[in-house]
Amino acid sequence: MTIAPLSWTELAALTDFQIDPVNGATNAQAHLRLFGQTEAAVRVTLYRDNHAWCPYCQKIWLWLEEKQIPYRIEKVTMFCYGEKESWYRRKVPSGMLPAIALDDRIITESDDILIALEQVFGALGAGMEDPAVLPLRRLERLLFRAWCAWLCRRAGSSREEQRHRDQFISVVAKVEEALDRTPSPYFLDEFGTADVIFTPYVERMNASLFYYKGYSLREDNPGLAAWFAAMESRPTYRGTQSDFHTHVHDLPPQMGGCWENSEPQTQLNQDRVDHGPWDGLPDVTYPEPETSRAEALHRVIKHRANIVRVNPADDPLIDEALRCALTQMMTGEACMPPSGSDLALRYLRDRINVPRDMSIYAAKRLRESLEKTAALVGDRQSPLLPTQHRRDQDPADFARS
Ligand SMILES: N[C@@H](CCC(=O)N[C@@H](CS)C(=O)NCC(=O)O)C(=O)O
Repeated sequence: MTIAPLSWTELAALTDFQIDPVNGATNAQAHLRLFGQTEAAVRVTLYRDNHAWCPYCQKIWLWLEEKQIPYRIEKVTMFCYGEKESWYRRKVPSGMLPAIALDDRIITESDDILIALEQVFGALGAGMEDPAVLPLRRLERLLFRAWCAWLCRRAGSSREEQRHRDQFISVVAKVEEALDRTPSPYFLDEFGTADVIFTPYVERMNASLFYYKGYSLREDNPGLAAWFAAMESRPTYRGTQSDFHTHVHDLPPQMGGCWENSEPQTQLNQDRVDHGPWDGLPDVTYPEPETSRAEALHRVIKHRANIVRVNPADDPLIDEALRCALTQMMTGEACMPPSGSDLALRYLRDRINVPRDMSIYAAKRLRESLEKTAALVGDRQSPLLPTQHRRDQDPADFARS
């Protein structure tokens, strides 16, 4: 038994999801954050990438959110998905992100940015140059290099692959020791700068090693598991948090390639991340909010004209198929899409970006409904996502959100 697709008006009546991007919880859509203050209090502009893929930008973003410093956000295109804006090149000739304007002084390099922000607004817990934080900053770089060596260099033999794996695991053991040194789940007694420094790459390591190496950083290491759970208790982190699907497909062009191994677990994990089910993946463990479906629906309705326009299928076909998937998501009833729409639905399934488009659970619900609905008419998969670039995500093709 299947039901007919609801109209856009009927679908719109099923969601009252709203956020306050300026003063509400951390979110990827805001262009201004005030935390209850007036615009006159703004001294900082953060230049970060449109898609929230840039790890160094996440570091600054999270710090500003934790400190509740009023700031503006200007979004800039990364080389891997489009053309760098000329206005940004005039400010930062290298085009590199992140940058901030602090009282009109442009600062680049994420560590220098944090140090400059600390000088004006005070540190977040123990600061960048605190004697307890300095060795943790070095440990984070050690972990980063071991991750790059394992993930981003093609191993010439299975022995070399094993050596890179062992090297990474030995640095993870040092991270576990560091986490064990305090009774808190964080790196030091209190949450602070050290946690912010580790966040972007540990999140990306968790995703990429699960997918490309069949290794679950979060599940295999109790200290990191507790650290992730503690981070997820913070609305600031939840607002910047991405999911496995987004990371594993945004990293290859940024890192110059991610090399998979031949472990059976890798194949299983890849199938799960790409085709679902997405529930229960170790990319999130906090309980699902009741609003996840309403959020996904709200975000699709807001951008439906662009979503339909950029889809390779004819507009009427994807329009109806998309309404079927949304009808399924909101009612729980199967809704038969037009024949031949399986590819179009999976094209969208593969391009939902967290947190740019919606939060992690909303994306899981939407991917699930797109997949369930596509499966009613076929098993064709859309072509593999590109790994050299992601110009399929060029923001020039989408309206400002
Ligand atoms: N050391 C710099 C590294 C910054 C960096 O590598 N940024 C990358 C993005 S993650 C970038 O801007 N690349 C140019 C681009 O992709 O457009 C920092 O800590 O800020």
